[in-house]
Amino acid sequence: MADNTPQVAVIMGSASDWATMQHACEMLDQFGVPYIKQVISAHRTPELMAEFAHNARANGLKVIIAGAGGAAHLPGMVAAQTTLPVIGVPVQSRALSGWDSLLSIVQMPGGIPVATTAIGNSGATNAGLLAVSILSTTDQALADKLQAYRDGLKQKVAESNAQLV
Ligand code: RP5
Repeated sequence: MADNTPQVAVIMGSASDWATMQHACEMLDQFGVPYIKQVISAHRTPELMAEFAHNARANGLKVIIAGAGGAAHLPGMVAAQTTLPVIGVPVQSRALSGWDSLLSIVQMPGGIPVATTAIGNSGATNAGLLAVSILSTTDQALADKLQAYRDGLKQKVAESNAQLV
């Protein structure tokens, strides 16, 4: 990817979400996708959230990954204010182990989609991969890298089988 304009935004409701959301960034790093990362809270900084969402497409972003925990309104409220694809990551909450986050994010009313991943680190990893996958529809080099990544996973299974002695 020659152009260094950020293609993806990784936003999160609190700095406490970073331990989870860094896994999305690791995937974007691995695939060489330029991105921005930022704390934007639906509850504490609603004006910033609205400004970010309204300007996201004009700023050149193609995909938004939004992680939040608890009453996790960030992905849905961002999706309400942009037509870019929004991937929601339910962060594992202390009180309810992320069930609250998952249900807050996944149960969007028809018309405003949020592609919701699994709770926690796996969800963040997959959010990064899903963003890469979306970008790969118009980027053959990225599609080739994604295929190589999948081939690597297949190879690891073969290697793990060889160790079952
Ligand atoms: C949400 O509240 C954040 O997404 C975070 O997961 C949760 C707790 O935030 P902190 O109290 O750690 O800042 O808004």
